[in-house]
Amino acid sequence: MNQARRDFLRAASLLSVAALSGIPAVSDVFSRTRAGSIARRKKNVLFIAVDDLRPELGCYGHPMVKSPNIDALAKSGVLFERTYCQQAVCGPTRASLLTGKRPDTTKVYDLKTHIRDTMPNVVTLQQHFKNNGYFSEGIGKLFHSGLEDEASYSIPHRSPSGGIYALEENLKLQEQGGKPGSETSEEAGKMRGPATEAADVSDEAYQDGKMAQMAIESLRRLAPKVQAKNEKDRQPFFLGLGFRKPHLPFTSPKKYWDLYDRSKIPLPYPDKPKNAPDIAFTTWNELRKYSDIPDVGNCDEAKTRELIHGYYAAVSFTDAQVGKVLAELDRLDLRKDTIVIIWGDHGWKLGEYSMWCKHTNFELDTHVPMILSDPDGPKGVRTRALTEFVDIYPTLSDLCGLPLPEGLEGVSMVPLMEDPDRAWKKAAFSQYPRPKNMMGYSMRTDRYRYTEWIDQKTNEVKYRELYDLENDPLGTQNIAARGENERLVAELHEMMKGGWRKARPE
Ligand SMILES: [Ca+2]
Repeated sequence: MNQARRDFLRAASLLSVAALSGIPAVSDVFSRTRAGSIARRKKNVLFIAVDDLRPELGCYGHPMVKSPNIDALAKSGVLFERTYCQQAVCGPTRASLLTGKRPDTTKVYDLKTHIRDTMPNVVTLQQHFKNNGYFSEGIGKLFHSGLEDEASYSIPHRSPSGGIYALEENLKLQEQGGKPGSETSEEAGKMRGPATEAADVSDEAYQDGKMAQMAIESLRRLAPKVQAKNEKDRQPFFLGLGFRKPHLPFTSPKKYWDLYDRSKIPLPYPDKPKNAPDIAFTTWNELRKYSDIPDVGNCDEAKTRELIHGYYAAVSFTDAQVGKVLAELDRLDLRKDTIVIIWGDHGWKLGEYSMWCKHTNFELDTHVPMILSDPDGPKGVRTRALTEFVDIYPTLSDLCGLPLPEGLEGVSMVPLMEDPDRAWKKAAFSQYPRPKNMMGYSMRTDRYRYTEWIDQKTNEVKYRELYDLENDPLGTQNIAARGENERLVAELHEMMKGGWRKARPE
């Protein structure tokens, strides 16, 4: 049975409920979502970024992670099973997503470059909505911290201060900026408290709890404008909200840790992918900066489990904050006019390959969660089509009936939302730079992940990686050099040369 048929049967089974509850009759929902006509109108946009969130949530089929609020959102919209970020680290992925352009166009490859340094006149996603009559507001981490863009918002961007740790001893460590035993000032300046914390405190003791409260207050302030009786007084909003967890350190209230039994957490696949070049890997220094993590070598089994436990707890914590904001959206009766999109800015290695953090081209780092709920769109639909973060800008613009600015490098996913099984992109593209002018270009096709490491001075392909993710979902073996794959590698090389333009849906 194909997906469309399944969706139809699911919709049909709701018929009796609809008749009793007064929600739109299923026949209406069906015709609206299947006939290729999601209504384009100036809907509000609640745009939720989650820092370092892997596509591991209940709604993505994870057996342990508890994410009831995001799961409920997925039931009210479209879950994209195979979305890819364009560069697996905060600053560049956000710069790309929020301008609708790829890193080779934004030239933002690091955590220091501001989009206005490289593209002074670019119109960001939020700015595009602002320019089209929206009230644009930003709370928390949307662009990378310290690289926010005031031109994107109608009022100054805000972020709650403090709240990284709650326990006194950890706050002290953080203030000292010192990993015990660090000697040079350079080292000391980079060091922090521990990688995890479970404190018996309220949600608001941490940043994301404060952030949810800020967002709730904003919604209360924005609602009267949206619901004004006179049309001339009405103004839709674009509210960007950037949660910080589950980014390191994995700190969250104890009650979220209590949702998990640490002893039942399976240990991750420990081996590095066979025959992968060294350039593909990192030494995960981001995690090593924390006071309880070894400077060299892997974490032991106990620390590995603790870190995974802390990550899951942080996901559940952020999920709960998302739930509070969505509950307020409902309470204010705004949901019927509001698009909600939630995305995690890149993947994360949670001990797989005996590695941690992001900063690579592996599937684990480039594969991201994305859920989009449109009040006029399909509900509880999933698609396996390959999609990219650069597609968000044109999609939200399309759903709200805004013109598409020139120079966007993604495509509107609205046709896909209307027909989740249709043919779509042939590939999704990511990249990651390495020292000495090396750039790793990576491409996800329906079946494979193919990566070329290119010396940008000579344009020479120095290393290749090929993973058959159909037969080897964890990408444990690089099979690029195998004789029998010669033709396949040549084909993928050609496809990569064609790039994103040639991979677009027809
Ligand atoms: Ca991030």
